[in-house]
Amino acid sequence: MTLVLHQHPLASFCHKVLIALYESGTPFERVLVNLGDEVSRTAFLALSPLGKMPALRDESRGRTVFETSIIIEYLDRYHPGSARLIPEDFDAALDVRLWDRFFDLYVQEPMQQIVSERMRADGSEARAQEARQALKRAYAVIEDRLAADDWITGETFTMADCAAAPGLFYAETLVPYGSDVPKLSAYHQRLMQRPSVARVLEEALPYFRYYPYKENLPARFKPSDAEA
Ligand SMILES: N[C@@H](CCC(=O)N[C@@H](CS)C(=O)NCC(=O)O)C(=O)O
Repeated sequence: MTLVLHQHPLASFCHKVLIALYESGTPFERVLVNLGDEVSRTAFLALSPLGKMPALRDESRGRTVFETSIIIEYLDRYHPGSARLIPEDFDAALDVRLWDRFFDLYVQEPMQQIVSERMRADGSEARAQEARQALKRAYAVIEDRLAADDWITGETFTMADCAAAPGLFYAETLVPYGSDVPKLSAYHQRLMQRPSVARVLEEALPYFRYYPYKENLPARFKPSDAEA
């Protein structure tokens, strides 16, 4: 197989690329990266020196690609499937890239910060609280942006929605939506029902017991007492 995605099924940034791959239908293989396992970690660091997941290896072009947005741009250009995730039109593409950045920087980052404060021995409640405030500000901006039934940049599902789905899935377990963001709440539901997103979450099911805020997951994904 020419394309190999090195990933972990629980990792939100890996979800972003998996959603893109399922949207396009592009065939690929996957390698599970376990950073806690010496052999797996060493092999992954040889491929991705910063140790950030996911990484895509394209044997047919002899390239290894990092950074989720760049991976999706790369796939869209060199391995496009049935669905294109970045529009041809420059202004429309710019909008998609802007919202992709927004979800990575202002939703995924504070979300990861809150989770990491819980995991670290020296975790800080003050830092977690700041990140919660940042998420609330991001929610308000998304609410302002959304039109009634659309995806984040309009009628077409794009790379920006690939970024939105995992960020919002985990963020909502940390800072639940209030009644002030009804359009965001409805957008979240549309994302979760999208087959590519539902598939990624289904595949993560056996791993949700390792999520530090597993008690806040939607009932469908919450591990049973026996699994937890
Ligand atoms: N900006 C990067 C972020 C990737 C990232 O943070 N990945 C997380 C998993 S969701 C990771 O590899 N964490 C392991 C670590 O930081 O040691 C991207 O878009 O690819």
